[in-house]
Amino acid sequence: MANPFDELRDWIDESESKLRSRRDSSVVALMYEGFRQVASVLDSGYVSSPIGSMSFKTAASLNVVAGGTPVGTVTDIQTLQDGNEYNLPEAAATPGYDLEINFTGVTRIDGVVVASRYTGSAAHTSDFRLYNYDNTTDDVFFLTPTASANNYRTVIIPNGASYFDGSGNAQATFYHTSGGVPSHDLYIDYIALLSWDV
Ligand SMILES: [Ca+2]
Repeated sequence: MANPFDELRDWIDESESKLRSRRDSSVVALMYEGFRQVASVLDSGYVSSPIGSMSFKTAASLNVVAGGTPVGTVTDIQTLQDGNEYNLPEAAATPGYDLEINFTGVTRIDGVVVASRYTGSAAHTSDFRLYNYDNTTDDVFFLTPTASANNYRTVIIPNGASYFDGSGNAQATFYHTSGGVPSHDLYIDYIALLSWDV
């Protein structure tokens, strides 16, 4: 995606060149100074902003390693606040659930966006993980609420290269470490890998 500031910068340079070609004129001098001031503002930092624009990579597939019978499909977690949620109940076992969320075509990771909720017991423990391909283990990024609560998070990941492999695969996991109760439920509205457009 083209950087709009770069495009504006090119336009300024082209306009400046055309103005100079018209030789001396007080109007031209005034316009020229205006262009220089705009250029100065752009050069002061906007162009190098890492969050000028960003992309969101949604999940390609789901895999219930442990848990109850799910309701929904991966398409339910590909759009934020569309009224569709993927529901995974806990199993009467330990772990209560282990849900793998798989991504493909990943070329960069700068963060992750999660919108989920849980109805169950505050005494339970559940976390959110990303698979670290360098260390070949899951890294826990945060504990998810285990009382009946929403879980909206955006996490910045400064070392994202460890979390996808050479084939563009990445994997997130919701993991309920303690024993499960079948009346307790995990609901996921949306999850996406976040990357800066650079
Ligand atoms: Ca959704």
